[in-house]
Amino acid sequence: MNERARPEAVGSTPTLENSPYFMPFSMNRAFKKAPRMLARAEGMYYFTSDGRKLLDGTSGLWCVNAGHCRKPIVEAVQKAVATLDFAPSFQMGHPGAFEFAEKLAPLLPKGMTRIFFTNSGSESVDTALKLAIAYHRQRGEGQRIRLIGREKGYHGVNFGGTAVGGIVGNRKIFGALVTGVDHIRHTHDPAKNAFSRGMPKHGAELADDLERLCQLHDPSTIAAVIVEPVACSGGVFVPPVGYLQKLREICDKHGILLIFDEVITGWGRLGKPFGAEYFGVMPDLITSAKGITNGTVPMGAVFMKENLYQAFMTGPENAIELAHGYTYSAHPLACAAGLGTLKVYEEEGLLTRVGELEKYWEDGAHSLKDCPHVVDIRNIGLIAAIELAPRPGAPGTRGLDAHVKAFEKDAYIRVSGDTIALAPPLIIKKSEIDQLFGTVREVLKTLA
Ligand code: PXG
Ligand code: PLP
Repeated sequence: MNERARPEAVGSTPTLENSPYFMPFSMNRAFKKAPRMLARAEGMYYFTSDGRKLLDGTSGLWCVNAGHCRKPIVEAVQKAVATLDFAPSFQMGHPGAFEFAEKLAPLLPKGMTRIFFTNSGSESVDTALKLAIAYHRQRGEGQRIRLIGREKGYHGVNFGGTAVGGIVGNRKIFGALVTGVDHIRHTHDPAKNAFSRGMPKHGAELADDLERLCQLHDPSTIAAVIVEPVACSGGVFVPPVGYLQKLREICDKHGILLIFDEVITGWGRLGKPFGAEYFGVMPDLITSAKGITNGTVPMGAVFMKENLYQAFMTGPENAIELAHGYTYSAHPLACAAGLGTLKVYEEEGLLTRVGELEKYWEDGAHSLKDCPHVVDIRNIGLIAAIELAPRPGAPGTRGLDAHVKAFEKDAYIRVSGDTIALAPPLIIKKSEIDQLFGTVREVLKTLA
């Protein structure tokens, strides 16, 4: 038995292959044998430990919307860490939290007036689900306890988000999750909608599946429906024309709250500050994270309409209104990073810049239609998915090979199964869009 294979040797020798680091959502053993390490980042690029420069095709993990290591953000965080390292979030405050909320509020979709800070998208989702149930109870509708998600949806990895999520591989080994959860059908219909540009034409009627669940469970037992306006992690599924409007109508008819999980679709990804505005459909709550601090310091938030907030402001003033919150809610470094991020977004017009780029991006994505293995291309805003046919009996391996080959050819891209998902920083130049799709083309040409 070699040294590294002995369990007691774990952590005792400083080789990567037996590193104690248990990597999230990763192929730990394969990665530790052939690591892909990033050492530094700037603007549109990552730099590897061995000095190669990689074009960032997916904004890190869909979060670095303003590009990497932007000076106003870096400086704001540097200043904050040397001034107020931590401030208790319960029953105490610090000016940065109030200032950040104040500056965020005018950027939110009309009617969204209150902000609850968390530290991630997963925490935002669980916060929003708890708020929905508690809101109904505050109003005397404590029987509304069910939560409805959607097949193929991703809502993070905490218990509530895993339960309403609809990616089977993320759920199956985690037991019963949360009771009272059901799912509407997903909207992916390649037979009718393959190679759609922007929103697919077919499938608005799939929203009627919510009505079916209302009839099954009785609508008076349902607290909220949560969907991503564009389901990104699961493989980039763009909502069919009219679909989100229909969901809103059914929720309104039955007094059900609609939650948009905008962890990815927010912060300019679709050419508007939030997807709700892009699609012209207003939810009751929005979950956010990632781009809120440009990925620099972990942070998330739940945005809500005034009536939600007011439902909790009813008891005596010397009582805690909501028994929920995190040690690190509105952390001083996150608020500083958020303020720096908003400055960059505003000064460079990034929250609306995608409007100018969308057509060029779409044409670039669809130019890959004739490449080997491509079975579908989907796009919206500055997001594109190139779906590859799976290898018989080995789904996901072609996608993984594409990821590794792209890394070798100096581009960082994400894959979800056999679907390549591209969503670069919003500062990307047209020449870099050409470079990104050019690299993907080269990868596809050489892929088995
Ligand atoms: N909701 C949505 C819609 C998300 O996309 C989360 C919640 C969870 O956020 P946190 O911050 O807890 O990870 C997400 C996160 C990928 C990928 O490549 C996507 C996410 C995270 C990591 C990778 O598809 N989405
Ligand atoms: N577990 C224990 C034992 C704790 O004391 C706390 C917070 O005080 C938590 C979990 C929750 O941690 P956080 O507030 O960082 O989410």
